[in-house]
Amino acid sequence: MQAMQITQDSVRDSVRDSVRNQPPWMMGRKVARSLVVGLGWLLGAWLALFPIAPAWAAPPVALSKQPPIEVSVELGTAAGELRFVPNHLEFEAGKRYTLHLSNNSPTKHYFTAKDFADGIWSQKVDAGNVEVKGAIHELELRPNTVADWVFVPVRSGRYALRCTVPGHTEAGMTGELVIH
Ligand SMILES: [Cu+2]
Repeated sequence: MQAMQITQDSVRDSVRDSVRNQPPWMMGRKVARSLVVGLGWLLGAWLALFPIAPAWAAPPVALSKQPPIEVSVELGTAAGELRFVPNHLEFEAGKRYTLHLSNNSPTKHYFTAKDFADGIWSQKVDAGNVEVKGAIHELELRPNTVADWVFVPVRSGRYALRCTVPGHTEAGMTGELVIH
């Protein structure tokens, strides 16, 4: 009976000691604090590496309503040639453009320029009765269709353009998009 009592006391003491040394709620707070410190450090590192607003950040409202500069490109030709006309387009960062895409050829074509798309702020694509808002990386145009891509170039560079229909890139359906 005496031995049993001692055992219960020592268990109670050791529980009390461990609570005093490391209360459970204290452990939760430590985890939370290290998470906050970690996230703060990550945010600081991000801002240090990318002090300028990233390409996906929306430009000021005034810019998104600025009258667009119209640029046109044809995907393929009526005669069935596999090329973009023109196959070289230049843009200025910070201006608003409407890129008018048209396919008057007998086959479908793609306007694929993924790195270019990452370097612009894409406002919308108007195609027929549908308006698609936000980022676009690739457009497919069936024969006798048009689409208007409205965007603001952000990141200067030279970007590859191609049609990803099998065989078309190889046949020369490529181009270059430059942002100054
Ligand atoms: Cu094509």
